[in-house]
Amino acid sequence: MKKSALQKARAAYQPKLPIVLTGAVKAVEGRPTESVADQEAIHALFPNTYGLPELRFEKNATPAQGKPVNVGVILSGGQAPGGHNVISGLFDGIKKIHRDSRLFGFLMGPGGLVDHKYIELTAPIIDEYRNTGGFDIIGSGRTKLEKKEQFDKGLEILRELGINALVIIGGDDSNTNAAVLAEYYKAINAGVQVIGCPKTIDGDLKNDLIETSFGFDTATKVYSEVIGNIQRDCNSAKKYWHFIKLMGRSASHIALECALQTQPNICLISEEIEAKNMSLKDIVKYIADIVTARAADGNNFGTVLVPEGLIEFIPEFKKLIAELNELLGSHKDEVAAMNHEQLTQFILDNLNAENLAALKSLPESVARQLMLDRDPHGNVQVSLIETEKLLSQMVAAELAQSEAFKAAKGKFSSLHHFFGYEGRCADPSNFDADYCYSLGFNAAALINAGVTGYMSSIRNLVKPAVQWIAGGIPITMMMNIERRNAEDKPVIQKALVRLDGAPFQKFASKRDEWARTTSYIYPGPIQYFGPAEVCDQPSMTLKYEHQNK
Ligand code: FBP
Repeated sequence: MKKSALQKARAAYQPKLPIVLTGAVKAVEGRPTESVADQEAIHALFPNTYGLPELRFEKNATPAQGKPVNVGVILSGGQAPGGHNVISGLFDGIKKIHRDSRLFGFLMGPGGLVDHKYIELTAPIIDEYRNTGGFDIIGSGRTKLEKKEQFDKGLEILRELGINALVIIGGDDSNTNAAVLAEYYKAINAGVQVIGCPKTIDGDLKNDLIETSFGFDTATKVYSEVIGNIQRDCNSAKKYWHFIKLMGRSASHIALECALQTQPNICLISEEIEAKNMSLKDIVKYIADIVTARAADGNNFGTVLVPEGLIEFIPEFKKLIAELNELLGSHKDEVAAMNHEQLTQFILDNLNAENLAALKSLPESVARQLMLDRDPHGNVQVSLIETEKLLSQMVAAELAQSEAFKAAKGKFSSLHHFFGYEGRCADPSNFDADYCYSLGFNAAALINAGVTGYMSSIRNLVKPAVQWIAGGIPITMMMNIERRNAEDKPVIQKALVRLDGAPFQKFASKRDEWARTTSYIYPGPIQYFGPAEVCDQPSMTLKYEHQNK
C-alpha cells in the first residue's frame, strides 16, 4: 500500500496507555450493578449477566503467565476514527497475555460472523493499519445480530476456530446486541465471552463510566476545522449565509461541540427545541430574527449549524415519526411486500389527521424520505433528510414578507453543506489514537479476567493518558426498555444533550453574543506533532462535563 509522508510518520506513533495497563493487572470488583431503569424487566431478560459488578484494573504484584487466547473481532455500524487502533490494542493485549494468542477479524460487520467470512489478523496486517482512520482492515456493516439462529450459526465458526472471546466494536444498538449474545452464550455454556467497545462519532453512547465514545473527538475536530474555514470565507466575502448540517443521528452532541469550538452565529440544539416545544415555524422565525438583526448592522452573512436529527425533535414531526414507526412496525410482513407507491398509499390511508397534516406540510422530497427510507434497525435515515435546505428556503420566504428586513435593507443568499462522511474515517487525533488503543488493550485484559457481557471502560479522560482508569462495565447496567418497531425492547439508553449539563450551559450563555457579533474561531487542522496543548486536547464537551471532577 503506497503511503503519504504523514502516514509514514504517523505509523511510528506509539499510542499512550494508562499506566495500570503497562504491567500485570488484577481485576478488582466494585459493587453489584443495576440497570438504569426497568430493573425487573431487564433482570428477567438477562438472568445470567444482570447485576454483575463494575471492574477496575489495578497493578498486580505477582504477574501470572496467561494462556493463549483466540479472539474474534467485529466492527459494527458507521465508521469512527480510531477503530484500527482498538484492533491493534486488542492484538497487542492478547499477545501480551501469551505470544501464541490469535486474532480473527470477521468481515463486513456482524454479517461476517453469521456467514463465516473472516481473516486472521497477523502482525504484518496490523502494522499496516496502526494509527490510521477508517474501518477497511476488515470492513463494517449494519447487520443486526439478534436472532437465535444467527447466534448458533456464529457459534459454529467460533468453535471451528477455537475462539474463546468475541469483541464487538459498535454503538448503542450493536452493544445492546453484544449483551444479548453474551447472555445467550452464557446460558448455553458455549464458552465464548463477549466484550463490547464504545464506538460512534455521534457521542451518544456515554454515561458516568463510559465518558465518551471513540471517534467523536476526531470527527468534531475535522468538522470544526472546515466550519472555521467556511466562517473565514464568510467573514471575507460578507455575502452568504451558510447552513451547515452536521451528522450525529438523534443527539446534537456533534453540533454543540462544533459550536463551542467555532462560535457560529446560530446553532440549533434538537433537545432544546423539543423541551421548548418549538414548531418548525418558531425555528424559522428564530433564525430570521437573527438574520434581520445582523442585516441591521450591515452584516448580510453568517453561519447556522443544524443537527442531523432535528426533524425528529420538532414536536409535530416527532408525533408523526412515532406513528409511522408504530404503523410500519406492526405491519412488517405486509409492508415488506409493498412497492413504494403502495407503501405511500398505505401510509396516507392510515395516519391520523394531525400527523397527515404535518406530513403534507413538508416538501414532497422530505415527506418521501420520512416515509420510505429506514435503516436495518428501523430508524429514519436522518442523514438523508435535507433539513439545511428546508430551513433556508423557509427563512427566505419569511424574510420576503418581513417589513423589518426590508427596513434594514437586508440581503439573504444561502449556501448549504452537510458534514458527516468527511470526518468519519479521518486519521484519529492523538486523543482518539490513545483512547482507542487503550480500549482494545483493556478489552484483552477483560478477556483474560474471564468476564462476559462487559464493555471496555477507560475513564478520567481529561487527565493525561497515564492517569486514565481502566476497567469494565456490565452492559446490562446501561439498559432500559424502549419501544422499537412496535415492540418493547431492552436497549442501551441513548445519551442526548443534557440541557442542564455544562457544555450546553456554556453555549447558552454565549449564543446571543455570537449571534449578533462576529466572534468566529478558526480551529485549524488536527495536529499530531507539537506541544500537548495543541495536539493532545480532548473535546470541549468532555472538558466541560468533567471540569469539576
Ligand atoms: P453509528 O451510530 O453506527 O456509529 O453511525 C453513526 C452515523 O455516522 C450517524 O451519525 C449517521 O446518521 C449514520 O451513521 C449514517 O450511516 P450510513 O452511512 O450507514 O447511512
